[in-house]
Amino acid sequence: MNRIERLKARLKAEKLEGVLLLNDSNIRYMSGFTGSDSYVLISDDVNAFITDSRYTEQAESECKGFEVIRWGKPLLGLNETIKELCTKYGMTKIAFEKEHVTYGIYEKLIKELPAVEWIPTSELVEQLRSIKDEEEIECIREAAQIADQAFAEILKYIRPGVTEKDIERELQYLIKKQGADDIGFSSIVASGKRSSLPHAIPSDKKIEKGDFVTLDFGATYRGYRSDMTRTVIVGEADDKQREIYGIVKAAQAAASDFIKAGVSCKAVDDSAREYISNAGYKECFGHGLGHGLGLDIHEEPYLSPSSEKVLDFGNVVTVEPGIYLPNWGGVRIEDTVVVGENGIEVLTKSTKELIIIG
Ligand SMILES: [Mn+2]
Repeated sequence: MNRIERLKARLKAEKLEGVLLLNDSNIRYMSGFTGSDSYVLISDDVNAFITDSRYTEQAESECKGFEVIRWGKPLLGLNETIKELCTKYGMTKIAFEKEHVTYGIYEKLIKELPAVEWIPTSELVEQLRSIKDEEEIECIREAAQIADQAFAEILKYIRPGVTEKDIERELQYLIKKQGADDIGFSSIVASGKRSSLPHAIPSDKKIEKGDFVTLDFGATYRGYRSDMTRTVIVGEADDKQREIYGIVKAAQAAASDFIKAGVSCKAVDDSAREYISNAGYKECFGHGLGHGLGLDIHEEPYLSPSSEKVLDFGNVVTVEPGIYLPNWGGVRIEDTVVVGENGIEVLTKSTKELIIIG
């Protein structure tokens, strides 16, 4: 079954006549469209791609199997266009993506088309997206390889005196130079005491001897993202730094060994959390262990204490425990991995041994 057929099967199983997709990544997944500001209406006998004049030509070449419908002045407004489609195909009950509707869209579409019964749904497409096919995994594999290459290069650039912002700018350039369409997300570069901030924004702070430098970054390749974190030391590591690094590295390895299809996301999170907790740093690991990634940098399934999901073949997730000590510093180590039958394939292959930049 192709993606459209699988979505239609889901609609049928949930007794839904059709669905209006509003999220860019969900729309890209279903139609192949790489632009924005567009809508997809799918039911048993409709594959409609609704867009404005900026994107009609692009949509006609990208969206195989879709009827491309142009809305906008001087043609019909969006709500009239959808109303016309509903009348034409006799659609009276349409699902919409409740997580991706602004109040403005809600007013425009949903309130102004009272003849349609709008059914709020969640994760209709996200559930399909969470299982990657071989082609998608190949894109993420490439995005991970680009990140690995950029990491090898950035190590030559990190030294006392350069700022976090310098490193971030150089890293961005290296990622693109290695063939990425774009960076995967805004890179995190956090050094010294600032490395205790899990999501630090790169600052003008200069790198000093003895600093941890945490680099969290990735690449986007054909729409698909990679995500990795490495924490390195500049100059010399002291005993405390070695201790914390060793604990995070072992927790990351424990969780990685634990991952396979059929294991609950919560149990995977537990495996790293317990290790860190037993080492005495329970309170210093505040975020979830990982997240799915693909067309979005954060998507299902999440590896967290509150997740109720179970891992399946073809999930691609990050494994990224960390220990953060306020006013001292922190360590995070992160890989992007594919879930397989007997364990994982690690896509980000840079060493996790402590790198000391001399
Ligand atoms: Mn991540």
